[in-house]
Amino acid sequence: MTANSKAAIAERLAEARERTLALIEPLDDKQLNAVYSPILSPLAWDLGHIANFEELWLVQTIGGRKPMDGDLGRFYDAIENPRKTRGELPILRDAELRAYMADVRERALDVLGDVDISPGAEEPLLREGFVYEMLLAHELQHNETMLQLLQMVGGYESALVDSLAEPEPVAPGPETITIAAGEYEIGAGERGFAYDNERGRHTVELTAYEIDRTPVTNAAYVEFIEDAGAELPLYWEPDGDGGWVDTARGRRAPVDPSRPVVHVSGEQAGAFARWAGKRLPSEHEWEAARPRLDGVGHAWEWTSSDFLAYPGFEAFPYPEYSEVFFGPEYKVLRGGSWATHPSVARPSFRNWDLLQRRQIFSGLRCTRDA
Ligand code: AVJ
Ligand code: FE
Repeated sequence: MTANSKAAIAERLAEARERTLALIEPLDDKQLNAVYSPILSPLAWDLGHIANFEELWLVQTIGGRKPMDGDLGRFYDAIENPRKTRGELPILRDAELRAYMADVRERALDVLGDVDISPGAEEPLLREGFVYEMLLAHELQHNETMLQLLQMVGGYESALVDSLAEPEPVAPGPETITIAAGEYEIGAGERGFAYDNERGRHTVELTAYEIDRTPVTNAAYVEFIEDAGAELPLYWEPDGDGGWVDTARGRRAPVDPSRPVVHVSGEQAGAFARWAGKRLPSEHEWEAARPRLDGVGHAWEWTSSDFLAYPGFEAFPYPEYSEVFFGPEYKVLRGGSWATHPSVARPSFRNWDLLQRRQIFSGLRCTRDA
């Protein structure tokens, strides 16, 4: 690859960082350090972790340089430090945090100048710029985690977030689409960036099914609540008049009936599907239908699938991204939400969380056997 593509990488890294900083721009240091929920990190932890991950991979691993700040990395290890403990850690804060983020970036760009990122590069991490794609995806994925927390910050005002959250209309069309029985290719192809859990690409056999063309709306979810006494989505409250308000970010906005429902748990998603006489799709069914689905990118969509390794899985470049989470406790979500950067959500991208969680921007789409 040429200097040109290195310039493109540097520019995309700068864009991701601009987005990160724009998200926290309305906040003061006290808000960055505050713990809002035991299942989410203080924003200062996410920021330091984004920079420390960059130091670890782009500066230490690729650049061969020593850690800048002793064993600081220990406190930013996501596995070693459960979210509920992160507010108490001796992490970087305030001006020191900002200086570290800028310092790491400067060094990372310095290292980028010297490396071979061609498809034939000797170092597998560098081939086709893999490690840089991983770093970009990582920062943008943490932007979404930050946006989850920002829903809990009363009075948070951001034109960027308002525009991201603006509903995109779903085109009218048939209620369901039918997918024929047959063999379907699942997973990421050889070329291009993907996480280890999306490989290897393999064939699955599916029986015929119907899948909803659009995700479940707030209007449909309200019916479920009123008919079946279902749990409210996170941030909803009764308005006292028989309706519902969304209280995210400390606002009180009437629930928009036409928008896809978000902040529902996997348990409630499954219960909704059963109530509607349907079921959740498996992740295979979701992916096989993806090229024909509308409304992708509004909400992560719960599937019925456990987060498991595909056949021939090999951890790359580290087992703590995917492998340590494989098992029946974690369920796969597909698609992407309004808070997901479009470059993150490939058709093969697999998100996962515990069934009871609803701090993520999670909704659903129903399926049934054809
Ligand atoms: C893919 C969203 C489940 O947040 O645990 C960020 C993404 N991995 N840093 C997570 C991730 C490492 C991951 N999810
Ligand atoms: Fe991370």
